[in-house]
Amino acid sequence: MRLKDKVALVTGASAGIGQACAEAFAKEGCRLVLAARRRDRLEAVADRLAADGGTRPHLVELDVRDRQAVNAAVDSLPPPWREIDILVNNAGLSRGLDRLHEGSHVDWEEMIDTNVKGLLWVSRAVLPGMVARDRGHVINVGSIAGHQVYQGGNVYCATKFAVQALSRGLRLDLLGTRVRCSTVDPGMVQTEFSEVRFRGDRDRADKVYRSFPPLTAADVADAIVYCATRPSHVAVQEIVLMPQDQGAVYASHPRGVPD
Ligand code: NDP
Ligand code: 8X3
Repeated sequence: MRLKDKVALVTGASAGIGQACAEAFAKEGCRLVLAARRRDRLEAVADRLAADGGTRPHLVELDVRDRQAVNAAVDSLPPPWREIDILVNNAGLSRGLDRLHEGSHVDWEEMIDTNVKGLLWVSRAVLPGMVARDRGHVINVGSIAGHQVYQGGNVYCATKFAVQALSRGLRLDLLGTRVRCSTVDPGMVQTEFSEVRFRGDRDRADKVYRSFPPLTAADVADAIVYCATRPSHVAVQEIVLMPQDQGAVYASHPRGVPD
């Protein structure tokens, strides 16, 4: 399926995988709606895309945890961006690696509110239009942490298991429509994810990506574009995308990464 002039909404487009998705969908000729909380970062992404000759994206400063703000943002999209064809539910984060019995309810709420409820608010706002038009594609960014758990991953893993369950449920609820739902579930990807998890501790975050070559955000965006570009009768349900040296969430080959 060609994506030229399709409207793609990417949440969490100010960094990492979301930013790479913005770049990849722009290359396909999509009209983009980019959402995140950091407006300055969205502006920088939009400037780069416009400098590359693409149409300037529509930017939405949005916290996906705020249901009313999500509804208002979707309802007030200007006409060229109003009919969303592709929704990439990517906004998400982890906080800490505490054991459950020592964990912080603040961290738990932030992860659940963003990764699960935020995804629900955005999907609930966008899906009725897709169903009414009988076309569209929701692509959820899950994780290998939605298939396997690891020590200290408890609540983050639970949110990604929830993304998997919600995606499977949505596929059933959409039967009889031409609206598709895919999940792309990566293993380790080098982004700002670990810096956020470790609250700005750059040294600790950098170490996460030193033991073997991780995926890049562009690798994940490539898989997401693959889902979106299949012919309309083909539904990619789930892609699990791992670094070659990561056999499971907790099992990897310590090949090292050259400086
Ligand atoms: P980054 O930290 O680089 O990017 C996260 C993005 O999410 C940012 O653009 C951030 O924007 C946005 N975001 C976070 N909270 C909110 C919020 N409340 N409202 C709106 N936007 C928000 O991490 P990644 O790119 O790695 O993460 C993207 C997704 O990929 C997440 O769902 C993550 O769970 C998943 N993932 C990541 C993996 C990895 O190893 N990196 C592996 C598997 C899955 P802003 O702060 O400006 O709001
Ligand atoms: C992010 C990957 O392994 O830190 O979803 O859970 S992991």
